[in-house]
Amino acid sequence: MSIEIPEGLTELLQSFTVEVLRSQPRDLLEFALQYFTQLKDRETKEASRGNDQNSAPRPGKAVNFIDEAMQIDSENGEEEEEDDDDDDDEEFIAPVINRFIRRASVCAEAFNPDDDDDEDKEPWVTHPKTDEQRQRLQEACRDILLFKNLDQEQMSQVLDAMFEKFSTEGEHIIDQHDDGDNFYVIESGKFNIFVKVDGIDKLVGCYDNRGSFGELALMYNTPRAATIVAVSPGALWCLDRLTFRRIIVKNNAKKRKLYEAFIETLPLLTSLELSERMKVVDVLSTKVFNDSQQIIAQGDLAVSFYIVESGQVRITMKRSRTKKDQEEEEVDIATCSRGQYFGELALVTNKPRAASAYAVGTVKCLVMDVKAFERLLGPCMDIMKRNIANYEEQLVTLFGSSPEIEQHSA
Ligand code: 1OR
Ligand code: 1OR
Repeated sequence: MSIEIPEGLTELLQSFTVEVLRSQPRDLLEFALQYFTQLKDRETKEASRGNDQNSAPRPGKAVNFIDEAMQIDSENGEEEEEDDDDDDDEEFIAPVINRFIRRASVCAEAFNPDDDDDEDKEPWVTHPKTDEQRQRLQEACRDILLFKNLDQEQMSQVLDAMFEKFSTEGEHIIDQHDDGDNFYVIESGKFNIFVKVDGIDKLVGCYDNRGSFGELALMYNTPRAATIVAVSPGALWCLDRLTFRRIIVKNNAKKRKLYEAFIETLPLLTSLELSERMKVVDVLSTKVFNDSQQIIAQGDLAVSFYIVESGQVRITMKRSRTKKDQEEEEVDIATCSRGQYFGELALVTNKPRAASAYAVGTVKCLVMDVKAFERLLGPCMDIMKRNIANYEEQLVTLFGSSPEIEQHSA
């Protein structure tokens, strides 16, 4: 005998369950009564407006008590300019919090955020925060490159949607091959990265109290590419898949259009396939530096790689004035202009910055974080290493041999 599940039942119960979990009501029955009454009211209203031929509640369209109670108006939750959503004056904001509803695996689905119309109709996710939480969140997100190109409104939508998660030692935050639910920003804690090789987890890297992970599955609708395990107790900020796709992925589509032509001209990236070059664009952010502003400081720990989009960058190195002299002077050693890159040496050698970099006039750079650099630019390593070998030759010409750079190219 087969039991027929009425259409819409699963979505209805899921939305209700999510709302119960969010609101934690003391009186479940009373809550249910209010919830379904409001749902019915809305359906009646919709039917009377005649914009819904089929009166069954639409999946995900439910009642959000928290947001209503907090008077979070629907402006916060409206779609981007291009969306012609007919529900703009909707009183109720439907809560669909994707971390509760795991998606079926959609492997290597074509990248086309414009197809995400269904997602656009969902309401915006909001997790209320205390001032203290918001401050910590802002601090944790300050250097996240994926957030760098967002405008103020997009950034506050992201911050509103993020929620806190404390991890325990040994906890698997992400398991390779799972579906993607959240993007994670690290506030504190160490996290190991494992990738399966012949079925065995191989440690390929680690996050140490900074950075973010979990963007790939959400960007490309692919299963998780790595396993992330908390090495120590830690604190994470999570961004749900829906908000991530609406804001970050859409933003990336614009970025691709903007940078496609420029990226194609970069000699460094010629060893990459077109799709790989587009993935590079996805993780790049732009940063503008004013005249004389320091971009890199010699001796610092390296976290980013730079490509000059416009303007000139002066590379300098410190050296003692005389053999005995303790005082150091800064000597110009190179200039980078449009299409050239810098800041790769420390990332390749895992050493502190070998030189400093300063903006000459206003400079616009494309910036990539170290993890994306390691993940995406492997095929470009030959070109970079050849260049690094050149640094050594020039170093000898300029200064005579220097132990400083010799250890960098080891
Ligand atoms: P995700 O959504 O696929 C796992 O979930 C996350 O681990 C992934 O997004 C990245 O954010 C993060 N290869 C793939 N994913 C990585 C890697 C990585 N490192 C971090 N993640 N590699 C290591 C590069 C240092 C390449 C290994 C071959
Ligand atoms: P980084 O990560 O060490 C400073 O940060 C960057 O300056 C470095 O990567 C290179 O990208 C860039 N020696 C060392 N670094 C250089 C040099 C260089 N030129 C550019 N960078 N040269 C030899 C030193 C006299 C090149 C001289 C032309």
